Amino acid sequence: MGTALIYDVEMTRYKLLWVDPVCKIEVPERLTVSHEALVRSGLADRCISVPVREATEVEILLVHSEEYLEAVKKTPYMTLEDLKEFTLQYGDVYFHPNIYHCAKLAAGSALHLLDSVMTGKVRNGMALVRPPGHHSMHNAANGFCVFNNVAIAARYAKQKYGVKRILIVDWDVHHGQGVQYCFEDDPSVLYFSWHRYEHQKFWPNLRESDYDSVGKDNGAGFNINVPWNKVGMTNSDYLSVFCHILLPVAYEFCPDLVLVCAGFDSAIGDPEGKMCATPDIFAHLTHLLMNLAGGKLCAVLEGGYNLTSLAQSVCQTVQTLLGDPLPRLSNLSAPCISAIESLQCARSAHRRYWSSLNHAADAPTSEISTKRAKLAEKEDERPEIEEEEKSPEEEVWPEPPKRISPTIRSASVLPDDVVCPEGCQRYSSSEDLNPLVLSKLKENFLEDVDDSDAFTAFSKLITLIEKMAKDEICNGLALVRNVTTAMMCVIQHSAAAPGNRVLVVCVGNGTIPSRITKDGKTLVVHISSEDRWEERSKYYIPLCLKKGCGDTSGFVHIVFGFLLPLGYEYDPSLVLLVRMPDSGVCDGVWQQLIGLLQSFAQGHTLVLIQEEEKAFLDLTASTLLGNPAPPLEQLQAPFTDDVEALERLRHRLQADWKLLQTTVSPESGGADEC
Ligand code: X5A
Ligand code: ZN
Repeated sequence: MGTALIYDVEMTRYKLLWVDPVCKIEVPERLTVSHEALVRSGLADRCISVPVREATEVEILLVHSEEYLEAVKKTPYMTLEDLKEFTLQYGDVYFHPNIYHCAKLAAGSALHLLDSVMTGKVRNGMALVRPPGHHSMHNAANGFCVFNNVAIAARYAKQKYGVKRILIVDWDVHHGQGVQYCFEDDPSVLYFSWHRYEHQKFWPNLRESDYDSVGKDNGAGFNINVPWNKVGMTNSDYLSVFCHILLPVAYEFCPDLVLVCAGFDSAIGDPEGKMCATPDIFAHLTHLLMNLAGGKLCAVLEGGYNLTSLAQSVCQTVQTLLGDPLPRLSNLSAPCISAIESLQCARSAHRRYWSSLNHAADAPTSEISTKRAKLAEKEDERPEIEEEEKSPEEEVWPEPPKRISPTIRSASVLPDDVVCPEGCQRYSSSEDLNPLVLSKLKENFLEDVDDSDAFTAFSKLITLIEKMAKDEICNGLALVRNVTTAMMCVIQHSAAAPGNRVLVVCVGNGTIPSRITKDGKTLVVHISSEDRWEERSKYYIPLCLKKGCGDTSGFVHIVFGFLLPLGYEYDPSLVLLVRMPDSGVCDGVWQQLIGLLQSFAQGHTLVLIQEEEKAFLDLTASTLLGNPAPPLEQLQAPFTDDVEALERLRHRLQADWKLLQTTVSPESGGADEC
């Protein structure tokens, strides 16, 4: 199951023919630089190249009016003067004699990509297209867009394949109002968009781009807008919105298909967006969506006007679709106040529709909000970008480094009589281990010094994580006699090396020796049904679900609301996932967890499972090998008691862990201190 790439040079063959400062950024080179970067990096070669086709009239009419189609159809025959005149009736768009042809190819590309994914020819893919689509409406071209490529693809997917639920994620920096209008009253399409808004001062200046446009009639709750009221949003702001609103709702929605309006004008250096998120953020945004819908994801290019930033962002997206390990996102700052305010507003607008948000705080009151807006200007260390300052095109950022690709994806350490899961490499050597390390191992972890089986297992584990540190192996799994001892052994070894940080995720009940968590070289997140509130510290975070880890909605709530934000902020060099015996965690949830943890430490995850639970080996290995986790069933509401306790914990922890914040002021966040 591969990744499709759609591109055709024909879509570079139209351009602006007159002077228009608004439209001059939408150039043919946007496509050529993106494609060349994919070719140069070897990514294009690794994709399955899918040819473009023209969308048919019937297909275009799935979204657009006959009247509009007929009008656009005439543009190839118009004179320059006629084209200019024709253009004038629409906003921020231009026509060219060849744009109709290209617009049919752009929409057709989205459809062909969708066909390839739906028929199982490929797992996922990206279409590099011009013109973009998300601003075009039933009756109108707009914002460089002629036909709404993604909206047409969504209607087509419903009609041709009977797809029941479609998630559209629009990470372009502009509001895709065309998509919003198309599906406003349709509960089968969940549309999410974040966009530069600046309290309606930014194009397209629509009241309905604000957070309170949640959809209409049956579609109420199925339109999510997160307006950015300031420029300069960073990786943290984007991640915070993914963790605290998009992902919980998306998992609750449980889509059969994910479409991405993949605009890269939301990246640093873009003259339209003026945001500060770096190109490697798109690797993460992509990855975080790849375990929905069984991995069926189609990304279709929208905006992106800084050619350097655009090409880098496209490469990050495609490389992630191909399944390569993710880059580490270091130096994440705290999300800014304005971003959290937008998040808080959007969450409160949606809490009545989504049980995953029903505990969300109120929006800041208008009084607080204006106060906050003023305060924010002062408090926010982030400098305002002023008119006279350097233009975003002159912004410099380091080129994302080449991503690692260990020759071995998954290795396993298993007792001799256990069959190694397919595709996994059995790790049988414990060569070149430092004798000092070995004697320390013996001393600390072997009750019986002559227990040679346990000793071999531990030395294999240590060699395995050393190979991970050297990027020779990406991830691993081990079946051990006692997960707690094995965990201690791995932690002691890897935390000894300078610069290492281990994120330990323990699933299920059991006691974790507290001495491992003092120095910040490990962060332990322990999900269980035991209330270990008293033991909590900055680096030991007990998350309790009364009904245990088998409570799927509670577990998912914890994964997005706590584990992902903590993991991103901690930025570990290794993830250790420990499955305590009898944890009760459901298979699907276990696989989602493993998939999502690949976001950290460049995919360096070691999974520890106890010998009597060897039945879980195969599905663990499958996910470590990069197969998408199966979709979870539609989720119920998590238990109120659990959620309230977790919110109290959030309020305590958010001073230390800024990505946990979901409200602008801790006091206004609903649950009180005691
Ligand atoms: C697709 C896209 C932007 C239009 C900006 C007009 N359009 N001012 O990014
Ligand atoms: Zn855009």
